[in-house]
Amino acid sequence: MANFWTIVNKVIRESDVLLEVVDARMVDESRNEEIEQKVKQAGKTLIYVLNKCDLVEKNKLNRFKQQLKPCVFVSATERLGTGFLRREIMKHAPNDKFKVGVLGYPNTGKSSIINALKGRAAAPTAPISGHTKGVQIIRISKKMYLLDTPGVFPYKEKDEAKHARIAAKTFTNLKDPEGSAMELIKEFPFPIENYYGVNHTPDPEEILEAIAVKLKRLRKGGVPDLNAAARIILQDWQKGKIKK
Ligand SMILES: Nc1nc2c(ncn2[C@@H]2O[C@H](COP(=O)(O)OP(=O)(O)OP(=O)(O)O)[C@@H](O)[C@H]2O)c(=O)[nH]1
Ligand SMILES: [Mg+2]
Repeated sequence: MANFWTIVNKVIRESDVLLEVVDARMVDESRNEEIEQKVKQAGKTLIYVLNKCDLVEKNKLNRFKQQLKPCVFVSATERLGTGFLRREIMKHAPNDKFKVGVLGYPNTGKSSIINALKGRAAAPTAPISGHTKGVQIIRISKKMYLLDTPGVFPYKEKDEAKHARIAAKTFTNLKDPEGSAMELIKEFPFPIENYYGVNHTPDPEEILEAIAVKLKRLRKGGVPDLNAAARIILQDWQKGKIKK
């Protein structure tokens, strides 16, 4: 596959409007500074699309309305907010036929948003990051064409735990699932404790142990299997089972 950034540069060049798709559960983390800068440099409009809003309480998102302009709240799978998104795109689009580039980290829901806008499955989606390869052009209407792209990782970033949290790296491909799960627990202790029904403690490792016991993931001699529990937690998180 061509280098991510070769694709991104081309999509930015060709598009009239760009969407940056981020995960509403972790807006700041799933924003990609390099994408934002490139779009700005090209002098094009960037619309922030906060996707997976079904996994977040609405009042937790209000501050982003002021901070990120323009921004639209969407749930691609629940088909919420797609009318707003379409109208926001039209506001910034030229009168003629135009192209909208859809950018963001892997697995944020770029292809799902395109399908929600189209009203039926036109862009293949998957719970596994890195599903979309190369650029795909999808016709939404006579005038509007969307460019689906593979997710982008910044060059400089090597933070596996972060990539696990934002589901940019699928749980099966992680080198250190325990470390990533503990980082996740550190950031979202209460939703995770509630989901698995374990008591609160300030130590992520203790929480991971308690979850392993609760899930009956034990090694010989009854020792909690932290690796197995970590993989389950990351999978549940990445699949959107644990709400924030
Ligand atoms: N809960 C929830 N899940 C979503 C939403 N949108 C997408 N997903 C899920 O997120 C996963 C990734 O969706 P895709 O649309 O394939 O993501 P993508 O950004 O195109 O991913 P790549 O092509 O791998 O970069 C799938 O399992 C989707 O079902 C949403 O609004 N809510
Ligand atoms: Mg995709």
